[in-house]
Formats: sequence, structure tokens, C-alpha cells
Amino acid sequence: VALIDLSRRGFLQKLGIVIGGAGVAGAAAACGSGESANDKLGSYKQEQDARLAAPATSAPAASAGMNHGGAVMQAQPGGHSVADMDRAHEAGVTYYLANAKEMTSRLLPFELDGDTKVFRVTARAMQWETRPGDVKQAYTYNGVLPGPEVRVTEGERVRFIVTNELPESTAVHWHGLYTPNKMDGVPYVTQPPIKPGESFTYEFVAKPSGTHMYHSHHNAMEQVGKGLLGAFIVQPKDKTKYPAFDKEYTLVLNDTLLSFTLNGKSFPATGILKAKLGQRVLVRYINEGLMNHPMHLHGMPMQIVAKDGYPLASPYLCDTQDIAPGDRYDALIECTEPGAWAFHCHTLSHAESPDGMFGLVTALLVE
Ligand SMILES: [Cu+2]
Repeated sequence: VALIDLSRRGFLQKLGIVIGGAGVAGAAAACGSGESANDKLGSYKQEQDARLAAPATSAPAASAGMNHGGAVMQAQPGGHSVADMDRAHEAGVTYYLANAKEMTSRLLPFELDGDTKVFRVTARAMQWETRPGDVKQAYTYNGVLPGPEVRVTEGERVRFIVTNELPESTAVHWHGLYTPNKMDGVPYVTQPPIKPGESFTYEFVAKPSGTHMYHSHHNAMEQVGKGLLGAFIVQPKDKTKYPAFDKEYTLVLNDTLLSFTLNGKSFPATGILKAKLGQRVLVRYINEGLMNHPMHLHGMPMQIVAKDGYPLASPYLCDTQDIAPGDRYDALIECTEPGAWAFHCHTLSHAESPDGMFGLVTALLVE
């Protein structure tokens, strides 16, 4: 397989975009240097609105005139002219490369009560912007989506005081963790639902190690779909039992009610993964959605080292890892190839359209 032009500029050119100057600074300049983040956001939104409002430049039937040579290609299916479609793709990618911030995990803070780590989690309804101008009615833990990441070490005692400020009952399930039965978080199976205005306290010892999650287990299609979800990472007590890595990212996937989101955001508002040449990056995939998402990284293989937190006896290499609802996969990436590499769900209806890329799309930038 030929790996062509590995630079960021190559990435843009591959996507049909030629800009002045290479790198993030160049992309930012092309986008209008001196603009505030809000201006940029506004101009991206205006372009989107203008395209949606503009009448199709050719009737959809004109797509019958398309040929493989491209010379007579006047319109794309859906009534987009060639120029309109390319402009839409360019706007999204240019916006992304100029604005994407490195993905980070917000950690859930705790207080100590003796040896017990005490966490406070409040569920509430609020509005959440998935990408510029796209604001949805969401449910959040502590006002963010995904909920703040829990990070503890195997064997630590944890307590979660969960307060429900939603207009409906809820409960929290600790997916992947070995809890006492009454702490499992399923209404009418192990506890009464937490009614609006009420609190419930969960307490258990964090085990086993691995990539886990916490989420609603009440009216869950809606509540998790609207955002009641978060990562729960239990670090191994003995780190030598897990492959070494230089840096890590948690990628929480979701779909349906808030559209296709990576850590609560849809492309081009998604964050970016960054590594220095030669670094080993660990990606923790967590699928909180209703659909499978085959995540595909360009340029370098992924080595899958754990499933649902359990280290694999035989890690395997792949470039696409299907992730079913509820699954977690830990993937190690040896960042041997410099450039900005597309990284996206390969169910293409979750990632690309005539209006440009959207949804489950990010990039790995190796510098
Ligand atoms: Cu997908």
C-alpha cells in the first residue's frame, strides 16, 4: 500500500483543499486570522445556512449526466453542484484543522473520607451544542457531555453520591465493574429509581482494572442517548501487566438522539489526537450508542490489546475495529507516520455526506 504525502498539507490536498501555507497556522490564516473563535464559528454557521438555503444549482435529474470522466459532471446526487459540494467539504475540514483542540478528559473530582474516594454526580437537563449552531436538548452529569471521567486505581474504595435534578427518575449503572448486587444500579432489580430531587449513594471497591463506563439504566435509550454517560477507568495496581504507552485518549461514541458524537461533539467540532513521531498512543474506545461503529484509522495500524477492560492473550493488529454498543476496546497505536491522518467511523453514513464530513470523524496528528 502506497502511503502518499504524509503532511497536513497532503491531507488537505487529498480532500481537495489547497490553502496558503502548511500547518495549523496556515489553515488558521486561510480561515481569516484575527477573527475571534466566535466569528469563525459564526462564519462556519453562515456557510452552512447559506448552502442549505440556496436553491440547487441543477436539478437532481442532471446527475444522470454524470460520467466517469468527470468533464460533463454538473451536479451531484441531491442537487449539489460540484463546486458547492467541494466548498462544503472544504469549509468543514478547514474549520476543523484551524479550530480543533486536543482531546482531553475532564476528570471527576473527589474528596477523601478516610480511604474512600467520594465523588458527587448530578444529573440535569440542559442544552448542548454538538457542532457550531447545532444545539440539542441533552441530559448531563455535572453539566458536561460525556460526564466527567472517573479515574481510580484497582482496589480503591469509591462512593458516588448521585443527585437527580432531571424531570424523570434515573439510576446509575457501573458498566464493567464488579459491584455488590445492590450497587448495580438497575431500578426494580437492585434498587428503587432515584426520583427527581432525590439522591442515592453507591459504594464499592473499584475492580477489575480496565476501560469501563457509567451510565443511566432507566429509560436508558433516551437518557443515555441524551448524554447520561461517562468513562470509568480503573488503572491496574500492577502496571507491568498492561502494555506501556506514552499518552492516552478516551473516545466515547454515541449516536441517535444527539446525532453521531465523539466525546459529545460532532465533526467539525470534534477534538484532535496528537502525538510526537515514535510515541505509542493508547485509545480507549467506549460505545455508549445504539449502533455499531467500525472505527478506522488511516496510515497506521491499531493493536487491540484489551476488550471490555480484559487484556487480550493475543493482541491483534487491524485498521478498522468494529465496536458494538456496550463494548470497550483498548487500541495501541505506534505513531510511526507523520502527518494528519483521518480517523473515522467506517459506516459512512455516520461520517460523510454531500454536505461534507460530519459526526464520527476526527484526526490523529503525528508531528
Ligand atoms: Cu458509526
